[in-house]
Amino acid sequence: MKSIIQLTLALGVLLFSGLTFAKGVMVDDPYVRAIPPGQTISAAFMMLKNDSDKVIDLIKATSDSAKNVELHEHVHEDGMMKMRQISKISVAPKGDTALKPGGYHIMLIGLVKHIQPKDVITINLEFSDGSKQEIRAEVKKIMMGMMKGKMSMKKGMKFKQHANPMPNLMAVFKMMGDQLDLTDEQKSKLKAGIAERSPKVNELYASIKNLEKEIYEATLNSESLNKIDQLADKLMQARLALIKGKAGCRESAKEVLNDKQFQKVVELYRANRMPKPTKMDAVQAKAKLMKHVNPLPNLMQVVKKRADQLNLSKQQATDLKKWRDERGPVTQKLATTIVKLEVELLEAALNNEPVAKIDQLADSIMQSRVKMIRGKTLCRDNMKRILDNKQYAKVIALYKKM
Ligand SMILES: [Cu+2]
Repeated sequence: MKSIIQLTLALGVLLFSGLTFAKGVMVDDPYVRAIPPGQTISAAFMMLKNDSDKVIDLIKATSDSAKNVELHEHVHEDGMMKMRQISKISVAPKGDTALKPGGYHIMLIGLVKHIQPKDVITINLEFSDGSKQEIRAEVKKIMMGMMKGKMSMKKGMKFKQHANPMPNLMAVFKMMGDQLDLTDEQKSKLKAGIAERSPKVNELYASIKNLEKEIYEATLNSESLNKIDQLADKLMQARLALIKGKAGCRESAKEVLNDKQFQKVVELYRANRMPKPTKMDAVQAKAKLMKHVNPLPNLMQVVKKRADQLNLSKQQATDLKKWRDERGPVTQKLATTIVKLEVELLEAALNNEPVAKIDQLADSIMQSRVKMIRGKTLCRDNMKRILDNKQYAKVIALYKKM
């Protein structure tokens, strides 16, 4: 009995001390990036969890494995990712802060010996509450994580190109501003303009993305033509607003810059930022074009490629083929028109055509885009008429697997 009481007491002390330890920052999952031979710089990442009711900062890190250890963050500056030293990394009360590739990290500079995966690096951390911790971080290969980050950045850029046919002149200021001989006043005006417009522009990108997703899903979920029309209408309004915003952006840049500088912006854009045609075969090119002009799922593709799995009657096969032969060229022509108009719009913006001209082209683009969505929805509905319910359900199932 006595021993049980002793045990309980001991357990209580253990638990209690455990709790006191937990009042502070806990470190989870620390690791160090593996590096190629010859390189002497690496970084450590981890999750910092603050269990207390006060902000606690990581204020210092040291390690016997590196001559110099610094706290760093990554920032977007002039359109580029840069890292810089910071004095602390804060962890909010009851919150956590991730040290991760592309964000906060502990920089290990001048590694005393080459590090390899599975090696364990000891790092000493000091916090603003006076506590210190020694952590052991395993060396890991994290190339995949970096590539994912780069890929998602590329994907983001591609989406912007898809959503916005206007030239991105802001990118020229951000990345090549030094070639424009800007005065300080011009710089601060441009910066203020960008800061003012960015939130609205980002909001529009997000709503275009969401609406296209909604249209896509509404089609698969057999929503009515009317419902899809409504979504298409909203989508076109967002696309128009984005073009108008970008046109306004150009106008305000013209107010800030002199003619020569604006001409230089256009030159730099043409030389560096024009969307480049990527190498691909005709089939890939067509698929890419269709994805750009049509947010709906391409159900016809299923009928074309997986017809053997649909148990079509002769009549059904004939009807579908007839419809496809009829609609195919119409769709193709519409797709070409949209892209042609978008190129015209880009050129008009660069050639300093008036905003009215840009508006007019934008309207034509949206009319064609609406026609495309409408046509594709009719296509779906016609397919539903030709097929029986079971077959149509099969088309959807097969599409989702493609
Ligand atoms: Cu760094």
